[in-house]
Amino acid sequence: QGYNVAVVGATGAVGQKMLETLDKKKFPIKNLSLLSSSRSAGTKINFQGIDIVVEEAKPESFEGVQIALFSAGGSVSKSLAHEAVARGAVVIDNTSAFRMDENVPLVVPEVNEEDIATHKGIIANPNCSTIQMVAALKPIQKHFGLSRIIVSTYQSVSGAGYSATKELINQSKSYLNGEEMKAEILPVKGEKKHLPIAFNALPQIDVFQENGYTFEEMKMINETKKIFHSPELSVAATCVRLPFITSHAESVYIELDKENIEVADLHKVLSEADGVVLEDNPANQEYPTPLSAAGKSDVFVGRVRKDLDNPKGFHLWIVSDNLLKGAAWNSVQIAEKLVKNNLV
Ligand code: 11C
Repeated sequence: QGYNVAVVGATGAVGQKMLETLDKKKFPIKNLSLLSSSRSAGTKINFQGIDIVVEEAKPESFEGVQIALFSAGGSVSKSLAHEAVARGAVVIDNTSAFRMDENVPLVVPEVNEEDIATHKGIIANPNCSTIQMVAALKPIQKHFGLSRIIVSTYQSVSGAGYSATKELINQSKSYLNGEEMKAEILPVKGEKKHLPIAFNALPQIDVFQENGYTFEEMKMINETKKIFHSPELSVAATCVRLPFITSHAESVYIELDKENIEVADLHKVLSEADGVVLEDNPANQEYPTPLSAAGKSDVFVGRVRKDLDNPKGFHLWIVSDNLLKGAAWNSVQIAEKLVKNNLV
């Protein structure tokens, strides 16, 4: 009983959350292989009371593996995902390597679970900021139709990995001690220029594209259309990094297809939706925040209100833990659906 599972990128921020989530959700595991780049190989990680040595990920590491969760960066996925599939594994890939590949389903189970069955070996896990937005908008789209989305994000540093989190903490200490802040990672590791994130806001997540949008913004735009199977949906995004550690928050403006919809109608469908928690009571100052969502699997929605000019327009505030529903939990949830539907 149980499956042979591999976690690729086991020592990273998402990899660690994948292990925590596999344990917490009691995923049926027969054998667990922990894999990484050569740099982290040799590290020991305790999983359910057993110390497992992390091994360097190589094509032969996937012999006998049935489910491989990849989160070690796009280049590792590009070089090893097909090797894993060739050896019989189903790959759930948490990088951007295959998301827009038309042969690869891009899945948020609450939105398009049925796409899992079309997999040819690889299933892509969307970008964290996309996942929480589409999970919250799905019930609205289903009941009232959706023609336009304009989103501005407020994203935590953990989305850029451990090194960015450490950078925020070190810069905060420097700032409070009156010392100069060292910026070496953000906004983008490897870019020509770095800027302090502590006590700041950076309107750049990932590299700029020729059209003036960043790659993170284009991921939100293209992935949302693919997940909703709706190329005609208008989507615009502005992605901003802020100095907190966990969860992404999003201010989202939407336009519905249907007329005469009220906030109460949106509240009803949101409160009934799987994986979504409505926290919206302005009279009591109730709304989700990055801190209140951290460590939880759900997507939280608050501040639902009607646009003052467009009768089909609404504004919402969507918050979720970027490492859980935005990454590890969504991946493990896909694995659960694979198992439930005998698709491994
Ligand atoms: C961030 N959203 O917050 C990014 C991290 O494509 O899976 C996730 C990158 C990805 O920086």
